[in-house]
Amino acid sequence: MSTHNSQAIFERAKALIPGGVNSPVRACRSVGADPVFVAQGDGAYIWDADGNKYIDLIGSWGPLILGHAHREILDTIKEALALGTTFGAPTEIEVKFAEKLSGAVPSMEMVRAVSSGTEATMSALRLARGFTGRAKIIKADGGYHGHADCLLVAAGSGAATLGIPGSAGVPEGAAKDTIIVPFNDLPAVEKLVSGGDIAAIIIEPVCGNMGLVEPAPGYLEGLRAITAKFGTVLIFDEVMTGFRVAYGGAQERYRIKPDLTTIGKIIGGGLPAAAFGGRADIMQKLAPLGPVYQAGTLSGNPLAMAAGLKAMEILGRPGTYERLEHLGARLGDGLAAAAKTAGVPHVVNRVGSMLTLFFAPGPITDYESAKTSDTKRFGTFFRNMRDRGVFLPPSQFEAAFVSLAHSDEDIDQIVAAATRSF
Ligand code: KE4
Repeated sequence: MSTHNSQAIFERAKALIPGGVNSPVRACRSVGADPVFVAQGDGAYIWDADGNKYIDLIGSWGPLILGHAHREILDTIKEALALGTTFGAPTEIEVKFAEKLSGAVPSMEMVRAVSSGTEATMSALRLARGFTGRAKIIKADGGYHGHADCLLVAAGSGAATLGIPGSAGVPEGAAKDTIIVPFNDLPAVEKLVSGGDIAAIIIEPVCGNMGLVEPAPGYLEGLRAITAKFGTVLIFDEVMTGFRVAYGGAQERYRIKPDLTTIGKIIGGGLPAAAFGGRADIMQKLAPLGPVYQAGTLSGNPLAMAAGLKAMEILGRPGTYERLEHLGARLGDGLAAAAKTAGVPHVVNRVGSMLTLFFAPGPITDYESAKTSDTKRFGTFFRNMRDRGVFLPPSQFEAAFVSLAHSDEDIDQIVAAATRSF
């Protein structure tokens, strides 16, 4: 496969854009590869700047559950375009979007649209702190909720410790009120929350950012009970799982009602949009009604609202999640069988159409166990699969995503490439 154009573009990119990319994971540094510069996407496929075709398992890190360049989405955007792109004033499409979202996720009694998952989680945490008058928040080790200062926090020594800055530029003051606990460790949360001084816990109900890790039986129920008892706001970060693991997200799949939900990716229909929402008594603390400030120039912009609304409409059609389960299972089972045949230590964690193949014997139930994976071997596998026309997420600690545009034949081709790559 030729890489001539990609290399030339990469050189130019590096001269102006740090690492040549506008988001670090795209640089493919952890898998020992150069970034792929994409020229076009269509359905389950992308073509790079050199014309190499790949079956895409990133799907823009989750948004493209319908596949690339979905005709109905493009037509919807074209229609909206003709009316203008942004007004800085409210529009009816934002109301239709909020009605649709709240209909799909009933715990979101009220909704505020923003332009990224980071904005959604940053705002939801400020709101929870404003509502409770408390400062401390809890997050899981290995959980990723975007790059707000109070979330770029590393676990100190041992479990359930006060956070230390997880990135240069994050001051002590921004990290000190964030407490890190291991995912799936309910006693650690109970011990902290029962102190009565925790504003919120923010959790990915199904983790996608340490690789895929499912909640242990009873874990989410336990979080719900203990937070309700001590007035801690339970925030489900469904930026990745919203409309992915079920139409109503993980909270539908596991039947848990959080106080606030953050959601993004899929609800933008491929354009920049995200949202946060939840209990009306909490949401009414937001400006302009209440004392918690939050704002955004392009929040609720008509193009993204139109695309996101159309995506939610399409996903509401019968058979959608059965099809996604079928494709996800075919891929997960196929990869596991291929690894087993090759005698490669592995575990496949999967929920619906999002999954991770860990190069570890498993089980993988939290970040500590995820980190036992052989990331070098994953890098070799990534490069082998790329050379065979399959574009995997370029990190062991990410999830792969199957879309409705993938066919059974695409899945079988991926498994065949994996068989050869192992
Ligand atoms: P954004 O600010 O990137 O739109 O969303 C942040 C975010 C919040 N919550 C969850 C659960 C998320 O997964 C994300 C973003 N996910 C990463 C993929 N692991 C985005 C990819 C990237 O950073 O380029």
